[in-house]
Amino acid sequence: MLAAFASAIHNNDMNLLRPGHTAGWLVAIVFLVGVANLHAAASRPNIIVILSDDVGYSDIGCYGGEIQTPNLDSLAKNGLRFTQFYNTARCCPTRAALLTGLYPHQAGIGHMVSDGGHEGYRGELNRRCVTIGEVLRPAGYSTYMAGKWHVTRNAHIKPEGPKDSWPVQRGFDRFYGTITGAGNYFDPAMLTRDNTCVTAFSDPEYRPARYYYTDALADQTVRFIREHHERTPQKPFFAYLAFTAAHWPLHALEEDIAKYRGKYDVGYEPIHRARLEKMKQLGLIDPKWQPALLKGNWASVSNKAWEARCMEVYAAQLDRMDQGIGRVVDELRRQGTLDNTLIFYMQDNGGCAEGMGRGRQARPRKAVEPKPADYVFVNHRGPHVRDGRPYRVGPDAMPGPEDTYIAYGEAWANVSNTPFREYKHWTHEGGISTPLVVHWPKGIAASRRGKLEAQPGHLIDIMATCVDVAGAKYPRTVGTNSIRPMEGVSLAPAFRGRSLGRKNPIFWEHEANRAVRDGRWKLVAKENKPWELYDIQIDRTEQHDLSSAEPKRAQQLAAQWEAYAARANVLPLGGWRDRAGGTNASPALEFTLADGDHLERADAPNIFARGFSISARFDTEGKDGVIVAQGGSGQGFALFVQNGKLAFSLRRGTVLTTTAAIPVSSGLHTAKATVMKGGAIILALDDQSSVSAQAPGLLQQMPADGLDVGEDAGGLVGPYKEENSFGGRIESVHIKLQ
Ligand SMILES: [Ca+2]
Ligand SMILES: [Ca+2]
Repeated sequence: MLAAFASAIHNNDMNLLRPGHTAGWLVAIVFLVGVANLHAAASRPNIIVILSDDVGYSDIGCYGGEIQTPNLDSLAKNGLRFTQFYNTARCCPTRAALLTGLYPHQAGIGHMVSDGGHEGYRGELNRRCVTIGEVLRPAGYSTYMAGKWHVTRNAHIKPEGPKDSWPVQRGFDRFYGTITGAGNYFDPAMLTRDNTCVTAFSDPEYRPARYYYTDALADQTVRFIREHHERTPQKPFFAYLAFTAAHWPLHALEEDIAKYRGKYDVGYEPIHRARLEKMKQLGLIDPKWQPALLKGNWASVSNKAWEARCMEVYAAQLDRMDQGIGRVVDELRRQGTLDNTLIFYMQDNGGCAEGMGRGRQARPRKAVEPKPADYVFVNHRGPHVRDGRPYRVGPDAMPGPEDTYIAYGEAWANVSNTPFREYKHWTHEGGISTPLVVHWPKGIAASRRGKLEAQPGHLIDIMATCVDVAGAKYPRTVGTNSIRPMEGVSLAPAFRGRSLGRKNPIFWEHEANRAVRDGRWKLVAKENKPWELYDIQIDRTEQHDLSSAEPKRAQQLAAQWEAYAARANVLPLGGWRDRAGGTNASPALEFTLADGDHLERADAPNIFARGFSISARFDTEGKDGVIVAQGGSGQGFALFVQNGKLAFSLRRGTVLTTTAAIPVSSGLHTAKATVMKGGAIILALDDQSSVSAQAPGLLQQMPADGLDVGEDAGGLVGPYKEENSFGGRIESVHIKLQ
């Protein structure tokens, strides 16, 4: 009652204090505001938002997983679990929506952190949104963040900034973490304390015996809330703890991996089945739903020990995260502040099927000189670790150690997302469903504890909930900028078993994958594919498309989505591609390379929307393989020899254009490939024979993969297999941009 009164005064004080009121009123109001604030300070909860990265719906224990997460399970047992909570299917847009209470495109991050040039795709939080920190700070909260930020434009992710979109400038009193999105857990890139880049080995404030990012994030959070309690116990705090666990690379501590040794030797199916059973027992899924197809076939896996090890390391990453969450909870318990701390745990997107580091590496890279302790790695992965060893990838490298860089792949991601369809990137349930564990002994009715909450919710609701429970005021303007109204609803009514009263459908768009959820109905489509309609109540696994059976309903939902897209900066659809990658790439126009060279994306030629030519001197010695390639399955080029013939491929989205092949004998040759402005390709051998082809145009974005001389590592550009290492000798490769 008093809290409601305090909140009413917060919301209306500007109206009440307008000129013309009598002095008596003013005195009374000032007195009341004072009382309300005193009360509020004593009773408003601390708020901690915990986010994990690239984790599937059924991974943690209290959502069906075999991974040991006793601390999250305990929060769930004494709190509330939402069964239909949603993220936005990808790292950056999820963080944008979570931080601002808006849909990601409204905050400027419809895609990732490249600048597409359109309002919805600038790759950075804009000034028409506010972060939870910016809203809670004026309401008397201290604000802390530890973890992955990833809502700053690529071009601004470097030690010297500009830093106007870094955490301290966007609402956080203190920050420890990474401005960028992923990287080495033993030596994170762009590690930053407040506004200053540090490294795991040069930070004077944190020198553990053994650095591991997940531990560091938990340690810093404990430190922030301990110092808060010592210095300003009268103030509530907001803390945002954004783990990178269990995003690739698969990096974990051996003692944690040991707990899972052998656990996954049984393969995908038994783990999937056990999860389904546990989820049914827990009441998380309806036994009548038909689980989405299991993708992996263990019998046909040729590297079983490696494949099982991938999942062991993944499990260890989450296990370690849970241990860290336990330390944060222990600190609150020690302070006596746990009961009035509202803790949220959620995941930023579904399990990730990306193939990072899964291709065989046939040409081991050479070690280089070590880097000093204070050298800041800017890219998520350089070619080498700090001590100079090259990263190892592919099934010959067992993941876990710091010099490996591998992801667990589609088959395990599919198990992580049991029982749903699709993955990170897609707006089917496997891409956007996340656990939401809420723990708040003072705020969640005793009768609700340990229960499941089936009302759908979305990241946009976290801001609305924070504003609600903190009695904060969501601003209409900041300076001269008008702020977009919050999109979500407070989740607090559900803490007491009431309806959320949501009036609007929930919407998604990511990479032209799109969806709308209204009540039990969901309309969903992949890029360039027709809409599918599902009754989520009886078919949450999206197995029975009802769009033909219920065309009217599908049409109505589609119209709602179109209206959303028009009002929420989603259009132009695919707008992120327009200038994507045009920033934070190498400014160099010429590259001279040698056999075995590898350039990371940021150091590679910026071939986005640009013509270029390649000249390579080589001897096939009668063998095949890739001479030089840049990019992967999305965008890129490759010059390669196949069946004794030279060819050149340009990949542009789904269109692969490959020239005719020119026979090439043993002995030294010079190949020259030119990609011209309109997409015309000319390939010449020794200035004697030449062939041409016509691609639909230049590359639509800078490829995510880097450049390799002598192989195509990671994602494949051309029509060859993962084992594509060049069998001959490469004397030189010269690349020139137009
Ligand atoms: Ca993610
Ligand atoms: Ca590649």
